[in-house]
Amino acid sequence: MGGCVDLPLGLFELDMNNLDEGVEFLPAMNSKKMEKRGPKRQVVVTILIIVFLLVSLTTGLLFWHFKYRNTPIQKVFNGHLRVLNWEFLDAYENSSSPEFSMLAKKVKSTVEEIYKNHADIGPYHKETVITAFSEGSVIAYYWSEFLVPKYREESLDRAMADKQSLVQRWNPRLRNPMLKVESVIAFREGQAGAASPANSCMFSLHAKEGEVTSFTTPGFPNSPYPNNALCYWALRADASSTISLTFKTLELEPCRDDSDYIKVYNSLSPVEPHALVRLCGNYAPSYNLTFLSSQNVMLVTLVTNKEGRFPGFKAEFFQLPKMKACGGSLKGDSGTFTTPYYPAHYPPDTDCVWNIEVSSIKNVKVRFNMFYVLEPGIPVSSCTKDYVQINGTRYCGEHSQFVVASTTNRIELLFHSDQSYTDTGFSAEFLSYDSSDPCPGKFTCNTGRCIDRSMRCDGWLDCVDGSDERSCTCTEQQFRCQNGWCKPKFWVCDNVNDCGDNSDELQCSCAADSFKCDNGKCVPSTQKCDGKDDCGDGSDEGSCLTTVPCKKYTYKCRSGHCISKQNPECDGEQDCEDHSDEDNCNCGLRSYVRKSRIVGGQNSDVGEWPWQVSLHVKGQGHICGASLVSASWLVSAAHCFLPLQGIRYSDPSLWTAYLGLTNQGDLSGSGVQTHKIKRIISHPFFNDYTYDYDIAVLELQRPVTFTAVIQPICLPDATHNFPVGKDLWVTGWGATAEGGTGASILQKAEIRLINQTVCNQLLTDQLTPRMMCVGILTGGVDACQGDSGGPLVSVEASSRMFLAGVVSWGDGCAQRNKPGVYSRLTSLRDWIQEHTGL
Ligand SMILES: *[C@@H]1O[C@H](CO)[C@@H](O)[C@H](O)[C@H]1NC(C)=O
Ligand SMILES: *[C@@H]1O[C@H](CO)[C@@H](O)[C@H](O)[C@H]1NC(C)=O
Ligand SMILES: *[C@@H]1O[C@H](CO)[C@@H](O)[C@H](O)[C@H]1NC(C)=O
Ligand SMILES: *[C@@H]1O[C@H](CO)[C@@H](O)[C@H](O)[C@H]1NC(C)=O
Ligand SMILES: [Ca+2]
Ligand SMILES: [Ca+2]
Repeated sequence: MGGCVDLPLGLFELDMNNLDEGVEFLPAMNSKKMEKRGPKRQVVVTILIIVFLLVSLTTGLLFWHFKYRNTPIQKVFNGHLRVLNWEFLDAYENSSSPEFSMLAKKVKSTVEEIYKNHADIGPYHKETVITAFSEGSVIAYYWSEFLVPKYREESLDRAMADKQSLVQRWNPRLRNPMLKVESVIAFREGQAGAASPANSCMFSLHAKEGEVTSFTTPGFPNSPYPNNALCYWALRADASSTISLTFKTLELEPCRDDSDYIKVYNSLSPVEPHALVRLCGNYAPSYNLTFLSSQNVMLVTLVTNKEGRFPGFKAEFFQLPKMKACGGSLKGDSGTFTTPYYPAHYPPDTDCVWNIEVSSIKNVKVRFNMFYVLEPGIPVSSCTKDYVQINGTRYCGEHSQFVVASTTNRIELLFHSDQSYTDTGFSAEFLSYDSSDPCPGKFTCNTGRCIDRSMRCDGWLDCVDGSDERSCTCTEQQFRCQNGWCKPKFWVCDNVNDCGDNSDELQCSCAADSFKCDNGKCVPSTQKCDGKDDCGDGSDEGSCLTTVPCKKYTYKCRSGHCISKQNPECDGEQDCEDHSDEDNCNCGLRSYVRKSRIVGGQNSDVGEWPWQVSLHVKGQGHICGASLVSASWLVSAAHCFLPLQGIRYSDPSLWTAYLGLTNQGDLSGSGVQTHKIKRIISHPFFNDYTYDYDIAVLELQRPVTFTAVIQPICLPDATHNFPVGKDLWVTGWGATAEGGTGASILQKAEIRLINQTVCNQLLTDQLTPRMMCVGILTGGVDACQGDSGGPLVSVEASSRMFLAGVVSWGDGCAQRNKPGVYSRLTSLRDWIQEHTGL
């Protein structure tokens, strides 16, 4: 070995010229000329003086140079290289084995040699540490630390990035080397410095054939992980295998730029170009945290900062035979296919091709039911990293259901994933269709998607391109926009431009020099903040100066002082002098920051609505919904407790409250708590004919224990304003006190507050001030999500949620073409306070 003739590609001869390229610190060094004069001794003295002066000058300049111009900066590079002429031994997986040390020493000196021969690298190299080896023949992973003056930083970066030149500069003949290396690759260290953290840990695990290996953060689950830590788990499998890694539980510090995080790499070196995922915060149990490698190694790192300690994770991994090929040919009238290992994160560095063919007299289309091919930081317009390609068009990012149709009986679909960052991929089906009738019994969007006929001209855009709402004749329940679109009448005057040309909001705005009150009234601008309630709801006096005389509409601090800010409760800013506006704010937040992306449509995820309560009656199952507002109190609707068919529903002993529940079919599931009811208090003014004052509070026999899936919702102050047009969420199993079959999984729907005047007209004068009216925003045609008594919530400042209403009537739930009616929480707030003390 050693000759350059038989070297494989990538190994080149050393370029000797580069060796004498020194580093110039001071060009001034040689610029002084010495003069010859006088006797020898004088010359010596003169020389000595001059040397002394020069040295002083140089030192001074050097000092200045380093101190002020070029304080050296520390840089760390992570890299790996391949040793060609070496056999892998099992002992190389153990970094304390003598075999490891022996090879590490050789690799280290090889790396040092390579650096030494490079003028842009050598002088700044401080230390190189070999961290691991893996098969192939042997891949060595290492990090190198440098101290480099600022003005040389760029050339160091350039030299380290040039993998050709790194090997090129290493002359194998010079020192009779033992190692033949290629593919020397190094990457700048990300934010995590290898600079010694206070706590570091390193583990090396090898998958056992047919077994699952678990590992956890230090101390899990009894104590939180350490601060200022940097931990590595090197995962290995047999040479021809890949790794499947799953985080069974994961709870880290909530995500911020500098928060604790885990990063998983498709390599044993923590280099960004091989990063698979960065995880922080916590994830709902249904979020798929399974990751696949493309080779037989993986690296998991945990980086923690100096504060905030959380439980950490428990993970499992096992080895799989290397995937032979993916894709293939699909025939028949229909069928399904997915990315490899779906719904796990697909492996990196993968290409799959599907050739789909249906019978020659038909055409074929592909419908993506789930599509998650998202790369952090990559615009979906470019799709330069991972993508799906069909007939020359690339698709990436996150999409709701979409269809790609071919005008022939064949389609070729290509899936590509690059070296870094993977997602959960897609689940798709292919269908044959008749070109003359692509959607039998349904409406065909111009994009090829088939939608229910009833969705045509109903005011909602169901086709992504809006083709279902073109050329429509408006019905009686619809408003005709100036641009010809038809929109539900209850969206008129709600401050949202639904028509697109704002024509649904034109007749509702106030004149230029007037102020629009929250109740829609117009008052002259001069009457705003004049201390008088000109609007009638106080909104003209809502946000003026800080401390104001107390009125009906001003927020009252515990001290008795009033402030004029609208909705100051729990908004993260201290508005009251006594900070009482930010007290008791342990409410309205979900525990799981990341929700599942697999549970689609209107199904809720576990922990998504942790205040949702299901009220059961013995022998009848789920009857009504309710909201948890503290450890002991629930809010529900009074009409749930009306006597019916001889049963006294007002008897607390009939009822059981289920908390932390998502699936009615899994009442004894993990996390579910059941509670007996101590008493039920219905509003004394509740009118079972008009459903005015439809509210009740229920006290539990014993307080609940708050968990990740059981949390209270915030109660708004009586002065809280939920503006018309605001998006709200309603949840429930879809059953009503009047009967009907419900869903088994908790349903959710996004709805919007409707203008009270407009709604009152639509519902022929049935609304009272204790009611509010909402219209559905998303969801299917017959989406009936709410149950009586269930919560209507509003997302306020910093994602905190407030209870805005209680499902009351209007078919018990929000439907697409009918407004739903809810009890208005703010107008019943004082009564709740009186009975619960909250
Ligand atoms: C690693 O090697 C050392 C030294 O030979 C030995 O004491 C130790 O048991 C080995 N560890 C494992 C996990 O094999
Ligand atoms: C994630 O995907 C893997 C692989 O398909 C599967 O076995 C696992 O059950 C999934 N986990 C969840 C929470 O869906
Ligand atoms: C592929 O796209 C071209 C236009 O870009 C179109 O003319 C052709 O029909 C498409 N092929 C199929 C099979 O859909
Ligand atoms: C509600 O609609 C009426 C017209 O029907 C309008 O005058 C009023 O300003 C609207 N209210 C709000 C709060 O926008
Ligand atoms: Ca990728
Ligand atoms: Ca509107």
